[in-house]
Amino acid sequence: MPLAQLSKLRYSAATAAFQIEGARTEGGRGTSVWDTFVDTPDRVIDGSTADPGADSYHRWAEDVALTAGLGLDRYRFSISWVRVQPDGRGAANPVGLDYYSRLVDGLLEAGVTPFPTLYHWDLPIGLEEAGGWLSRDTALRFADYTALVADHLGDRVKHWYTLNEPAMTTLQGYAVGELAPGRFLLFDALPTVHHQLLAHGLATGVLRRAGAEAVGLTNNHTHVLAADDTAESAAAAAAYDLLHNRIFAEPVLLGAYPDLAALGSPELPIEDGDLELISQRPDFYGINYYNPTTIGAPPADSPIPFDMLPTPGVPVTGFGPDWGIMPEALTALLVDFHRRYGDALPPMIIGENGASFPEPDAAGRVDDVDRISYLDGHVRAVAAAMADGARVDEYTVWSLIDNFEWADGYTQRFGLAHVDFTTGERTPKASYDWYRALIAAARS
Ligand code: GBH
Repeated sequence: MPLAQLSKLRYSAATAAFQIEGARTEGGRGTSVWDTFVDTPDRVIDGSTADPGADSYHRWAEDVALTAGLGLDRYRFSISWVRVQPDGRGAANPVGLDYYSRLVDGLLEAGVTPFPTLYHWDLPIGLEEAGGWLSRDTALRFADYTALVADHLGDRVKHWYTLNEPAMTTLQGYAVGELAPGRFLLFDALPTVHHQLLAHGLATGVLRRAGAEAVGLTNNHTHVLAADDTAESAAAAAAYDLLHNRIFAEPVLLGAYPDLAALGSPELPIEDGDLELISQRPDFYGINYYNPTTIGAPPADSPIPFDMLPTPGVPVTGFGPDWGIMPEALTALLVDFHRRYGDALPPMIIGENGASFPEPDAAGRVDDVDRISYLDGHVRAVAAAMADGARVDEYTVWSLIDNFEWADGYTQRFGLAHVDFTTGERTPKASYDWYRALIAAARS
């Protein structure tokens, strides 16, 4: 292990409110797009509803103990908009705010820096009914919600992620409908890119005025590989890179959208001053990385200008061929960001990295050697990018505990700790001990 690089990183682990909290009807919580999604038949593969799940609404102190046991520098959790502001507009719900306040205090007492995400996909249903991220008003509502949270927690929380993975909300939530709100708009989903980035920009100002020390967002980025060396595949790969990576990164980092001709030159709902707000220099740029994406030329009748293919010749995770394991693609992604954006790029943070593998449901010790090998390979890949000049300040494992994997329900487990979803009991896996030892070694 190249310890010189590893000792420069901070270490974290992540979760998200809807995936761990359960208690969907407690404490005055409102309804989000994910509540509606899980309550709709056939949306979630195993019919599960995320409730009670890991039940962190009641068991949060056990999660804090797990973060402390690892020796984490920071814990990345998310705040549920509908716990704090049940209708997505109007007054705050003090019961919801108090839940996060206790969590924050618990982390600080344990010596772990709270690093919340304000939005990890759980849009209030009333805002979705008014257009959701297709509507500019949602960005303004997000700024109001951010102010409520900052007023209540900003005395103790100084590090914030605004949004998690706007790319997934646009692509899987609005374009192809695999995630909530489950809409199938293809390229008509693209206004959601701009409105999410505007929300990030507005919230950045709110948080800084409330005394934040570090504000940024984290996106899901992928390293794009062309399926073969034809010009058609190269063009398709470039189009996919635009849609998944550049359209999200460049307004934030460069203050301008890339040329979108390869995507049919969609009209984005940009108003005067928006790009200035969006490109206020973030304190860090978050990259969630899971797998490379292999792209070939589209079939003749395809409505989209590329074809997604399994990456050949690599091992896969519990999701099968679409999630190929290729740590060197993470190195390439980080080095590409460093080269493409130069001084416009603030320090990067790996906001999520992890994998699911088939594992027993029953309580007990899980010897998750596959996860250890995945994480070990990817931490080394980060170190290799750092040795090549990329500045990465933090590495975050997805996830601290097994949780509700969105449309895949409880069929995929990502945790460093196993959760028995009938009792809520947490049991550290072998990967938990591996991560604790890595962090201790990096510090020594
Ligand atoms: C993240 O999304 C989420 O932030 C988190 O909530 C979630 O639990 C976690 O990852 C694990 O899924 O596009 O066919 O090549 C990750 C987004 C999109 C990454 C799908 C992996 C793989 C398949 N993921 N992608 S494909």
